[in-house]
Amino acid sequence: MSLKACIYDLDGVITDTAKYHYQSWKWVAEQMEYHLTEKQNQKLKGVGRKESLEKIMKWSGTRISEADKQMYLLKKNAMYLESIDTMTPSEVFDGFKEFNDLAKAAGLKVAIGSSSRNAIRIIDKLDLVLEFHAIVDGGMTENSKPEPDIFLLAADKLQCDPSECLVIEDSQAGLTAAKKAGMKSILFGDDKGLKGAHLQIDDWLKADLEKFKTLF
Ligand code: B16
Ligand code: MG
Repeated sequence: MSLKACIYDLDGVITDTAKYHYQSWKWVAEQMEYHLTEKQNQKLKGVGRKESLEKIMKWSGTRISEADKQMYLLKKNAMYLESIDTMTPSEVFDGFKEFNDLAKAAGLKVAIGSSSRNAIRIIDKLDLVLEFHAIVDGGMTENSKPEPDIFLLAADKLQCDPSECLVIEDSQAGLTAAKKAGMKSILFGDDKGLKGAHLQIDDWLKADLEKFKTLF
């Protein structure tokens, strides 16, 4: 077996959108008279929009109608999009483009596998749309991470077997999804508390394709 494809998570792996999510989820929590901490926001990484709202409601002990849930989801996203629309290609993490170019030059397929329904808009803002063989976002599958659907669809689009794919993720939901998909994974970032990754890299400047190949 050999490495045939890299499937990148988007938020937290290619760019930092967590700060924008946090601003808008904090506003939602304030409407519930609850203070959402940064530590709690970490737990929303990789988790879909609706599921994130449900977690905040659970933490704050809030019960609201289905109509109010929809209203908060719409308002949260509208606030988030205002931030996203200010993004520029300078917000791509250092070293990502170089690694991705190297992977493609080595004959690997590359895809995005993101829980975000805004993934394509963000990728467009970062001027990366043409850099991938496939893009799978949270609107394309029935189940979001930690279920494996997003990564399995990405492998399918790349015409690769899951066992030949390497997922690069920053969240527990994403690492769990990769494991359920039967894929190897790399944890991106310095979080020491996450489980299930085969390797960890702090940033793209430390990514070593030859080392990644030895996992297969
Ligand atoms: P949206 P990823 C995830 O993206 C984010 O990490 C998570 O914080 C967010 O709630 C989720 O997307 C849904 O995002 O509201 O834009 O649909 O990390 O899987 O790329
Ligand atoms: Mg992420």
